[in-house]
This record gives sequence, C-alpha cells and structure tokens, in this order.
Amino acid sequence: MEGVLVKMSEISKVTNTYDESNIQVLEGLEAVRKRPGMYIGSTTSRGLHHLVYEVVDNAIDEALAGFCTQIDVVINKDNSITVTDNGRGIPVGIHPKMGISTLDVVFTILHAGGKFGDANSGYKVSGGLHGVGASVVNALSEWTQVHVSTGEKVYERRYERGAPMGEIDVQDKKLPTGTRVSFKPDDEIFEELEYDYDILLQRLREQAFLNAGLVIILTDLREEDDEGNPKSERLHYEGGICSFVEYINRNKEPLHGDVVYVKGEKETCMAEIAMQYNQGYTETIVSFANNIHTGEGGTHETGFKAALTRVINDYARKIKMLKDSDKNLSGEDVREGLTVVISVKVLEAQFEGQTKTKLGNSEVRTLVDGIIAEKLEAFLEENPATGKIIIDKAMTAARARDAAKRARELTRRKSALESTTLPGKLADCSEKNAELTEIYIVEGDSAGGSAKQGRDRKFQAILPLWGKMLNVEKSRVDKVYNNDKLLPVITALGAGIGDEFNTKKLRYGKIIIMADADVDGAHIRTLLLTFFYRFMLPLVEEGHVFIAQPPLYKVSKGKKEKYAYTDRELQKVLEEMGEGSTIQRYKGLGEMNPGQLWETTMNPETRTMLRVELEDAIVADETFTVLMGDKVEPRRDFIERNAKYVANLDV
Ligand code: TSJ
Repeated sequence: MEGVLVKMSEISKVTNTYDESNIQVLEGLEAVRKRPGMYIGSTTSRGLHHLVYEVVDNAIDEALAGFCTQIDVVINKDNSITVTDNGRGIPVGIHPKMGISTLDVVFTILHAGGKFGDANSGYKVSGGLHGVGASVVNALSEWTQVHVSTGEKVYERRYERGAPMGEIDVQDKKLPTGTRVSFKPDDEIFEELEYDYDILLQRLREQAFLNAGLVIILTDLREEDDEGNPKSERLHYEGGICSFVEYINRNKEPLHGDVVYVKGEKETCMAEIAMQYNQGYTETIVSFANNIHTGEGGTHETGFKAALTRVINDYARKIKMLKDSDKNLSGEDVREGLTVVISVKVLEAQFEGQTKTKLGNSEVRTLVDGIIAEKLEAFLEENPATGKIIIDKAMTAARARDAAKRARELTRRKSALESTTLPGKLADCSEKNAELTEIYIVEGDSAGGSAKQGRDRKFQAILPLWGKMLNVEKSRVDKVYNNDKLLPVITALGAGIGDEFNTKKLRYGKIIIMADADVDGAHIRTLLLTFFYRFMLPLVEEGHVFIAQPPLYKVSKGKKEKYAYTDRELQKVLEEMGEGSTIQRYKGLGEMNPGQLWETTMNPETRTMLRVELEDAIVADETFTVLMGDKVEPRRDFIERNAKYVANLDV
C-alpha cells in the first residue's frame, strides 16, 4: 500500500519504545491490502459481506457489554454501508500504550479489538469468522468515516484506504451517545461491490436471535417501494434462540406447543439449547460457538447429541415406554423431525474444518454433554406430557427405520442398491475415472434420445427419467429406497444413499440435471434436488450437482444462427442480427436435434451450467420444506417473496 498511514504528527507523539510497533502498524495494514484473503477469507462477494459483519460485531460487543440496545445497518445508494449503534461510543482519548487516539488504534492497528481494557472480561463472544477487527475493514475500504458521540462532544474522523485524513474533528454537541461507522469497500480490492440485501438480512436475523432483546434494523436505500419508502426490516426477538427455533419451524407442523429450552454453565463453558419436534422426518441442527455460526458442527453438537440420546433412552425406560426387552432408541431415532439451535460460549474457541466453521475444543464435548443431560432430564421430569410426545415420535421413527432396513436388505438382495448391474436405460460412457466423467439426468425419453446421440460418449453418460417422480419430502426412507424412479439414479451414481452414501464411490464427477425450461421441467428439477439434498447431501455440499441450461430461443437470418439463453440475451441477439431475423422459441429439449443439443447445452467448450451451491443449510431446508412440503399457504407466500430464487431453479 502506498502513502502514510499514521500522520507524522501522531508518530512524533509516540515514545521511542513504540516507534517500532507503529512501523509494524503501517506494515500491518499494507499486508492486509496485499493479501486481503488472509484476513477476510476472499475478495469475492463473500468477503465483501464479511466487512459488514466485522463492523456489526463490534456494535454487538457493545450490546453484550450492556450499553447498546439498537443497531442500524444501512446499505447506501453507492453500495457503501453505514452502521450505527446507541452504545457508549468508541473511546476517543489517547491510548495509554500507543500514545494516539484510541479511535485511530481501533481503525489502524491490526487485532486491536479487546486490547484496550474492556471492563467486562469473560468470553469474547461475538466476532466474525476471522474476528479481524475494524482496522481490516478500514484497510480494505476506499474511505471510512467514523462519528462518535460521547454525550458531551461529537468526534469525526475520516480514513482513506486505511490512512487517517487530517485531524479528528471535535465539536461541542450534546447528542445521544453512540458510534456511527460508514465505509465504502475498495474497488481496487473487491471483485464484487454490490451488496445483497438477503445475505445481510439472513446474518443479521441470526444475530438478533442470538442476542435476545437487541433491535437490529436493516435498510436498503437502493430500493424503494411504490410510496417511496426504502426496503427495511426490523429484527427484534425477545425469545432469543426459542424464537429462532419457532422461526425455522414456522412452515412445519410442531408436535408440542412450547419450545424446550435449557441452559447451564460448567467450568469454562456456557451452553443453551432450544428445540422443538415437528411432524417431518428431517433433523435440523443449527449451532453457534461464541455467536459464530458453526456450519460444520463440532464438539458442542457431538456433546448435545450424546446427551439427548442417553437422556431420552433413560427416561423412556424409567416411565416404561421402552420395555426391558426393547432395543435402545438410536441417535437418528431421537432426532427425527427435530429442530434444535445450540449456542455455546467457550473461553478460547478453536475453529477447524475446511471453512473454519467447526468447533474443535475437545473439552466442550463433555461439558455440553454434562450441562444438557442434567437440564434436559429435569425438564422431562417436570414436563411429562411433552416427554411422552417426544418418546412416541422417536419410537415411531425406530419402527420405521427398522422397516426401512428390512426393505433395504430385501432390495439389496434383489441386487438393486449395491449391484453392479446398471439401469437398463443408462447409456454409460467409456471413461471410468470419475473425475473426468459426467452424467446427464434427462427428463423424458425423446430428449434422452437426442442427448444419447448428441453426447460425447467418451465421458458423458445419459440417464433418461420418465413418469411421475416421488416427492421425497413427503415420504419416509423405506419408500425412497424402493422407489422405481429413484433406483436407477441411485444405482447409476453408484455411491449409495443416506448414511451409507459415499462420494468416493461416485461413478461420475458431475451430475447434471437437464430438463425443459418450463413448469414441468422446474418441477422435476426441484424433486431431484430435494432428493439429493435429503439423501445425498455430500453430493450437493461438494459441488457435484449442476443444472444444464438449454437455450430458450434460436434466432436465424439467412445462414446465420444464434442462440439466446435469456430474454435479455434475445434482445441483444436481435439487435445484432438486425431486420428480417426469425425467432424460434424452444418449448422443450425434444425440439432440438442431437447436434444442436450438443452445441448449445452439452459441449463443455460452449455450454453454460449452473452449479448448485449450498450457502446456507437453513435457507435450503426452508426452500425444500416450503416448496415440496404439505402446507400450501407458505408455498404461495414463499414463491411470491422469492420469485428470484424460484426463477433461479426455473432457468
Ligand atoms: F468496528 C468499529 F470499530 F468500527 C465499530 C465499533 C463500529 C460500530 C458501529 C460500533 C463500534 C462500537 C464500539 N460501539 N461501541 C463501542 N464501544 C467501545 O469501543 C467501548 C466503549 C467504552 C469502553 C469503556 O470501557 O469505557 C470500552 C469499549 C470497548
């Protein structure tokens, strides 16, 4: 990074002893700009949003300290962000060690957070994925503007690409106390500069749940409704993680009215969980460590699961719902249809895993197990009616799982699941190395025929599907294992299903869903994606699933032909080709001949495909529950609200 970060006048105030550390400061922010990925993960859209979390987390710390009740987050018209809180205001006085204003320490020194004598010691609970602090945001912003009100005075400070500009402006103004920070992400750093309202909303909602009572307001000034009001949402949940569970379950049918909530502390660990069973079959576990979403799970989840299984079995035996001769209920049995939010606070959280979102502290497993077992046992003693409902559900699950196991063994004997006999309709490829191969799952026999003729048979396999496909969202596992529409998919992929699914055994690296660009095609796509999501999750998580994108139009003029994949592209092509061109609208894949299908949709050199990504399990769960589940009302609402996402599935 070019230029001076801390002004000479400020450096001169620093004693000799600290000269050196100040030089490190300069080098520090320069290092951030040189290797932003090291500090915020990436410079893609993900990193861009990370800047907001970083700043908001500082305001949340102030709320946790008990001094702030409201945080406002505004997306400005120019895609800069303004975060305001009503806390005490960042300290502005001279920092005892650094000899410069604490404000400048916060914004120009790496990892300054928490180092300036926070009175309420204990767990440092909030903090982003990397917890890098405001100085990183500052270093990666074209400009940062800070406004601190102490109640007596107002202090203002501007930075450009990390460097303080001029002096801190001080004015005698008696305004309510608080901090306001605005920043504009630097276009020299970020590949993507546009903020996504829904991504911010999602994360802020999560923080509002985790900090019961805190008010967070998100406003988007880029978008106005018909009356000229900006898009805005107020997030405020007095019920904390219980509200979170109700929110996740809002489109499902709960089995018991009240959310079960237990909380306890042991040694270095505080744990709280909220849970509620619903009539569905899937388990939804959402966990946090020090308010950081642990998407990859970890020791707190393992501890909770162990405690839940043990306590439910003990209780079921105690009240004699389980007889001495009965087998224990399994972990899966006691988690069928369970939605649970786990939040732990630990002293020095260690994050591991591919995305650093897996809690690694080994002591936490036994601590959480202990806390939850004790409290949950007490809850069941005091709420026997709820206890009975839960055990009923688990016992039904156990019986169904037994039936499924028998069905699976039967099917297996019939050489379906593990057989080497591939489905009759499959046109396999000659290449055997799965890293190089792909399978097209194609709707309809006629499109399947075109695909078989058009493909490159070396590495492309075709599996046609026909008839009505099973909606797995409404079926138990035993039905899924025996379903004659899904079996060919399972055997062709060759990697098993459910607990036994193993991506190492996959016969193809890319699984490509190819269906018509109409409502029926969208339906098939959603059914298949639901199936993959619920029964072959690693397939989706590891990015093996794709959606083919056939063109919507062919524009011809004389001998010239061009394809358009969207309506906007059609307009562009029409302008290029000029007067006298004819448009053919493709209603289905079947209307293309094999050569055209290859050229437009299957040739790796020229095709475009959508990779199905799982950014967030809660959103995905909601999407499939709502789209494929029983309730009609939420489905209509969801489609209206999320026309964009559905349209995305619909391409
Ligand atoms: F990220 C940030 F630094 F830019 C930032 C910090 C952004 C926003 C929107 C708010 C904050 C912030 C920091 N709000 N409130 C505070 N509080 C303190 O820094 C603070 C105030 C007083 C005392 C004290 O001990 O008197 C201690 C602290 C940490």
